[in-house]
Amino acid sequence: MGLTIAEKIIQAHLIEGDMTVRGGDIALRIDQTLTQDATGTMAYLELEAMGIDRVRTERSVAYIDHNTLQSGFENADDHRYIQSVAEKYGIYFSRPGNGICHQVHLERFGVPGKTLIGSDSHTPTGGGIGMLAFGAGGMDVAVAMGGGAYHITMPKMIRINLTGKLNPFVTAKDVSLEALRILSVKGGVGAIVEWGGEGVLTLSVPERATITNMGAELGATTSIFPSDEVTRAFLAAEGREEVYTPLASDEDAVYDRVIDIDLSTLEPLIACPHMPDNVVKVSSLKGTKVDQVCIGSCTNSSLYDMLKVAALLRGKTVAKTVSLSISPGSKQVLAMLSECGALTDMLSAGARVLECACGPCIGMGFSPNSGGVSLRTFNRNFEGRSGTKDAKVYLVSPECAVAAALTGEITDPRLLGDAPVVEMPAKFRIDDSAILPPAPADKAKDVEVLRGPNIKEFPRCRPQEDTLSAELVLKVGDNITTDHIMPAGAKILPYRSNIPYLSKFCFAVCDESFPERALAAGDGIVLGGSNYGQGSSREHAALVPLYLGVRAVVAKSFARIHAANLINAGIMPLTLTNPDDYDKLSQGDRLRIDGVHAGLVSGEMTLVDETNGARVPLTCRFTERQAEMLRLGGLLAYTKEKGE
Ligand code: MIC
Ligand code: SF4
Repeated sequence: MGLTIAEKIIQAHLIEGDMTVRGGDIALRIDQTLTQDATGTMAYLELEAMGIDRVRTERSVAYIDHNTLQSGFENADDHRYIQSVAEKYGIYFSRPGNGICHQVHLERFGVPGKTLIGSDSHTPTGGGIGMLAFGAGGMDVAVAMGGGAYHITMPKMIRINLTGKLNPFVTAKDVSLEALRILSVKGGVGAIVEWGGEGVLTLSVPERATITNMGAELGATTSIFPSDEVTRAFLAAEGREEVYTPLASDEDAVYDRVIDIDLSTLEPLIACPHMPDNVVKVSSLKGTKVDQVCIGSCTNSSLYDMLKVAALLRGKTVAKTVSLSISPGSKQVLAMLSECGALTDMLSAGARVLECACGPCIGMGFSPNSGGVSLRTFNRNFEGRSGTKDAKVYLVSPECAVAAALTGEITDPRLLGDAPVVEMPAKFRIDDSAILPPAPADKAKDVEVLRGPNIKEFPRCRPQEDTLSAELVLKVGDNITTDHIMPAGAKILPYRSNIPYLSKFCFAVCDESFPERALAAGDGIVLGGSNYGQGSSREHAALVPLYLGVRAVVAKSFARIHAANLINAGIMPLTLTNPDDYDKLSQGDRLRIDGVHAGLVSGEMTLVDETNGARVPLTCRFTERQAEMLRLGGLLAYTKEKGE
């Protein structure tokens, strides 16, 4: 039987498990890791706690790209901490200003056929050059840096077959939005999305990377493209042709589901507030007034995207009612824009050019006006994420963003006239001066780790007792994102290494009284709907509830990375066997689960609602390793005990 691309890479990296059993536990050898600063401080504290001297991966890179707004000492201190840990432990350090982790990793470090895990949910961007790249919690990344395996459930395989060619003003972003329209934000859960078909050849690496990046919004384990001549040309332009290897699926590879998309039939699409799968045609919203337009983020900040934007802005002026920001994805992109004059076109049109960083995407500045309409080329439009709770954020292609910036309203970009024809250079401008190599191994012991007062101890979980008696401290609905559980943004992000402070904002979007109530209740259980914990990889969405006493989350279903983070933190993710039982449980009820230890192994538990007498069956299919981890109190306790 033939293999898919992902199966070929899994086969070459399999340490444990049977990859022919989809849904079974597999352990993979990890070649590369990446961290960003908002999740990195915690990941490196965990690495230090593991007592390892040097990383054991082929390449590990620490990026500073999220917390670059230094409005106090906190972020700068954290940058210094990460820089010093990186130097000591053998990790490359990408300085603030060098760019967004996924864009820079694709440019400078990604290698087709290798495995990568990153403490950021958009790590699958690397799938654009045929890497098998996963978003993961910081603890999993720390374990991988220490040479440990990465455990996942062997995913199903979804193939998206592309035919035809995109029409002018229809873009890779529209392909992602079409996939979201078809599959929804839950449609990729438990699956790897593999893109194939002759239409793939018409897509450049930056376009492919836009698409694999937004596979995260499908909830997919990861997404991947073949590695072909287009990949080779991209790597050659980066001066790294020697890392190229071709990769394709076998003719007789078996997929669980095949979806066909004819690129030539697509139209410009737009995701409406507040979910990336709330997709309609741009033309259907024609005339909606727009207050703000933001171009950039790890989804759409490549040189290719930026050159198109500059060409469309050339000689024109942004509407006076619109504020336009542009954040190029990397120093390489910005420098090339500057050299060819495209930057001047942007500035002359009235754009506010921001630093090469995540910026507005994570609410780091540029929050919209109250009730404002913001069109963004980003990947997430969750409620409140922009920093303005009542803002309405729409997700669009760079072309559609420019059309709105120029006209002041949602406009079909096809009305802009001729589509820009962008020539990509055969060689990119290579300057790695902002990537600092680590100290040589024999000098590492002399490097002092610089710890500022913002770095606090992370909470340690206690083992799960055999009986859990707890209050239902919060009941929430479907599609709760990690941005609901642990909001980000300029005011809170600087405290990512200060869990006690961060805890004051836990679930603030849903219920501001939650932290106080949870602390007062002692042990707590949170009840969620389906796809609980979708979105980011931030393990803070597990560590903060842990600090507030949450011992279990009961939900209709869970998002993959968040479920893994809960287990790593020693919190049990338990699924309602009958989703309708959700209605039997009310906030404030006293709950009890007996026989937790046996249940962790058997996969079944019963939750008793002591307030109303209801008995609710729970399904908890954990692997042996996960069950043991939960019993012992999380991944760190497990790693210590097993010496893994
Ligand atoms: C995001 O886009 O939500 C983030 C911010 O990049 C997160 C990581 C974090 O919360 O630090 C992600 O995607 O994992
Ligand atoms: Fe940064 Fe936004 Fe990408 Fe997250 S989604 S890594 S915040 S640019």
